[in-house]
Amino acid sequence: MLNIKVVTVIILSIIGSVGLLNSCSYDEIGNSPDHSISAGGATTVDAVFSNAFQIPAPNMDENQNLMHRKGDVLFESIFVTPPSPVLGGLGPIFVQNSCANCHKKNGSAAFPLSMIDMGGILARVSLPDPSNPDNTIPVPGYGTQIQTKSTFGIIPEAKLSYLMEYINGTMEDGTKYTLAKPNFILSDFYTDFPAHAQMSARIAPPIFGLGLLEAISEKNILSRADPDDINHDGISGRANYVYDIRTNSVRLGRFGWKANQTDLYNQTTQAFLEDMGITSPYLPHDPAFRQLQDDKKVDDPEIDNETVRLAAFYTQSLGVPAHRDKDNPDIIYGEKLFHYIGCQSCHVSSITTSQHPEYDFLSNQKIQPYTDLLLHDMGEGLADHRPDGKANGFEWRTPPLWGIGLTDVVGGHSNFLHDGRARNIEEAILWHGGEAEKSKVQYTKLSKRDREKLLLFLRSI
Ligand code: HEC
Ligand code: HEC
Ligand SMILES: [Ca+2]
Ligand SMILES: [Ca+2]
Ligand SMILES: [Ca+2]
Repeated sequence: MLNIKVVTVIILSIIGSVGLLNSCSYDEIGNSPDHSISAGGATTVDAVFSNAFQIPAPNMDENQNLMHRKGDVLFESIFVTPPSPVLGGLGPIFVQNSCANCHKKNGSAAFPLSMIDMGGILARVSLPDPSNPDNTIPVPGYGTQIQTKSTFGIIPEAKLSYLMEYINGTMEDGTKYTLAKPNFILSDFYTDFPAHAQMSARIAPPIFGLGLLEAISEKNILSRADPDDINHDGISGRANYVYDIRTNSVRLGRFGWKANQTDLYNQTTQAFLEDMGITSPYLPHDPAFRQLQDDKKVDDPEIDNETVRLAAFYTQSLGVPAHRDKDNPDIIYGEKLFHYIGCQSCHVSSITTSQHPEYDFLSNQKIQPYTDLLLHDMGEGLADHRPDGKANGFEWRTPPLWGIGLTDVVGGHSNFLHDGRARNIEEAILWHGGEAEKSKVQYTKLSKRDREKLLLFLRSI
């Protein structure tokens, strides 16, 4: 009996893999995808041009459209050194002088090929806390982020660069590939930098559709968490919990590569401060405060809450580009493969938002973000070995995949992953490890034709 069972299992698994490799009929690997949902619900926009990520959500009222336009101006403006009647407060140390300098056309930043300016990449730093292994502490003299630029007469904290390492691999059908791994280096320190400090390099992600992600209820997000992998599918998924500067409490994190920010207001407050050196009421001390670069000016806060609110609103109110060529049979097949090989376990294809705390146009929308907003162990290859809130050094938040196919149309590049190392969508998949190892291996076992169909699907969303 036992032998017959074993044989049956073997035969079934052979049939399964042969069916997959030969890509027979469309129905063989599951039901047809539900195409009644639009990418961003009522905020969806039809856009395939280089401005595809810059279109306001079409379902806002007049007042919200006005706020959006004011936020747009702030997002694109170049801030200047104080004192200045408008757009002042930059520095004395900063990373870039404008939000749009990193979030190019609201898309992601390209991986910097020249190290003279690292563009949209920044470095977070911290020290392990000897009294609490779950905690980190700011690096004395540096805080939690490295400011690589400075205003006239001031020294920046350090220089960020990288050394590229190349890793070869082969897929099941013999196709060879090479992945590029940047090993980031901090140098030219203005003062002692402890050797045991931990560093995490991160690239600027796209900023559209984020108001919708903010409107997903905590209960909804937590319903997918499975920290102890009770259903034994090899995928855990944990929520991050981080300190919230406004409510002075610990809250669920959902923004940033490690879900290290609670909401878009706080994310914007922190971006103004750590990325541009601009203080606001909730974070009233420049990154240079009590450091050598401190200008000792008593002009803080440099912007008010309303300015932060408008810039945050801009990121809450951009339309999401529609899924294109939905009815193309190859794309439908690629979408089925996406589900079949387990991509959907983390890149969740359909979620309904709840009531947004402030803006109704984001509420109760059925959306296709392709994220669960949870943390996953992605293996050694992607690890930054630096904890962030409750996220450990191996974990990353599943990034949304909506709009991914327009990355090169908008930004002229196809760099992906937390530090922009992947040079195209396929490399991003091949970097997957840890909880996503099984899914990655299944990808490498697909026939070339099936891989192309899966990529065609990803380029259509
Ligand atoms: C130096 C480049 C840089 C500048 C300048 C910058 N950002 Fe960012 N931004 C980033 C990076 C890198 C991340 C990811 C941070 C992380 O993972 O912790 C990010 C994350 C974000 C996110 C969260 C996106 C998500 O999907 O979770 C928002 C929103 C955002 N930035 C808005 C802004 C705004 C508003 C400004 C201007 C006030 C700004 N950024 C300025 C680099 C930058
Ligand atoms: C266990 C959860 C998980 C599974 C399964 C998974 N992913 Fe991911 N995916 C992630 C996480 C987390 C990242 C971010 C990793 C990083 O930046 O270091 C990511 C990143 C990506 C990116 C890059 C997105 C960007 O904006 O940089 C693409 C593309 C992608 N995944 C596609 C896929 C495909 C296709 C599959 C199925 C073969 C898949 N993923 C399976 C969790 C997962
Ligand atoms: Ca300042
Ligand atoms: Ca600093
Ligand atoms: Ca599980």
